[in-house]
Amino acid sequence: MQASETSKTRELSGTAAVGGPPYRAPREEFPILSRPVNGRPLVWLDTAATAQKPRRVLDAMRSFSETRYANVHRGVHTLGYAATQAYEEARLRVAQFIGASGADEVIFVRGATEAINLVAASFGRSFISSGDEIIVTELEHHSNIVPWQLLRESTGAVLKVAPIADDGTLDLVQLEAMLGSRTRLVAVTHVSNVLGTVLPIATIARMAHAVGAHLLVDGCQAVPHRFVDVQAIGADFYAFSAHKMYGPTGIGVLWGRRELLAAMPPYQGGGEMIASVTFEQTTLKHPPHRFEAGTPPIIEANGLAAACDYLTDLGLARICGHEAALRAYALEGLATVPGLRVIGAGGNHEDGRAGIISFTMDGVHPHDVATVLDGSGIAIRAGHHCAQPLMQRLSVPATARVSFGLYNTTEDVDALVAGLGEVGEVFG
Ligand code: C6P
Repeated sequence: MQASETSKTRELSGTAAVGGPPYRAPREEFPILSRPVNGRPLVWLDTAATAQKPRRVLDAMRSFSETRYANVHRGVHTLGYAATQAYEEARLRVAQFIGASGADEVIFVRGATEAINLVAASFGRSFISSGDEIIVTELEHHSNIVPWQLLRESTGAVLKVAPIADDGTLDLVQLEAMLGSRTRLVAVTHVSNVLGTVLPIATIARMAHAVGAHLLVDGCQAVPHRFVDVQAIGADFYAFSAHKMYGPTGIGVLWGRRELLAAMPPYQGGGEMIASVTFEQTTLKHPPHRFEAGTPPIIEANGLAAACDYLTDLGLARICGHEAALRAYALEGLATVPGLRVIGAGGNHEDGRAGIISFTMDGVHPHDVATVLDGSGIAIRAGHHCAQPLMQRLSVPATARVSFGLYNTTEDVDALVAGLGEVGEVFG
């Protein structure tokens, strides 16, 4: 740590190595970051839970609402056309952002949770039967566990769990050994929301495809922090939420390969997903509209597209480099806090992790750590992070977790380390 250097814009070692001009964390573009919390400047270290919104996203939603708002794919009036055009343009911008082969592969859903439930309900009930196997990992968020348990109950499918090593990395040898002729789906997170572990998706895709299985990737913690090309990594389904990528709540994306989506039945029925309806029979629309029953999140789609553009303009390689450097800087600082133990990471196990660090402090419950830090305006998350099986695997009831976003600075890390020093003093 270089405590004497306090500039918010100080360049971290390593961030320039990814090319382009030195990265400057754009705090001033995020209105909420200028508000004090408990009399101190807000230090937002809870981006893995949800990211704060830049003015560009807020403005896009406001401008659309003020000038082009109407329901989509319905009205023949001017605003109906304008809103529909904006909504479908947003879909195209998202498709380009993730490297989809077309906008028709992008389904707007409520968030990653709904995206995974959609695949379980639609693909799962059609293509997975009794005795077929679904493989998840010990790293998964509940959103990538419970939908498969529900599918298991309704179909008699078998749910297998690929183990991780103590350092939080996936055991690829054991995963490969679990794959077989009954494996229908491998469903893995891209980046762990607890440890920041980045899974080798392209390798997992090759393994899954070698036995004829499909691969679903939960990309919630990846898309805002590193460049993702869904086709290049070999995924078959890719799920993520807008609110974690500096966009609004209430919208997320399920990307699926065109031929898979075309073969899948609808997830929900209602308006807009049909070509025609009589009491005798209904003719369905093609994807993506087949999977978007009811009025979709129209304003939010415009916000999500603005978030994609924002991330593209800043450069995901630079964002990734900045957050990796912040992680390294934070690990140095955390190592100076007495009684603090980083969970499942650090030391020789860094291997390109994302900007998420979990830790415990001797004799202090993680909720107390978070509460004391909040008194200094520092927001972190404490608890099981919706990953209870992972907590059991790591033999901890809960952790304190810091997660970085593109707006964080070394000064934020310095505030965190100082705050943790106060936690130590409060709890003796
Ligand atoms: N993780 C966290 O603090 P939704 O709620 O649908 O937007 O995202 C669910 C989800 C799925 N997968 C991963 C890897 C996630 O991290 C999350 C959300 C937040 O870690 C809230 S629990």
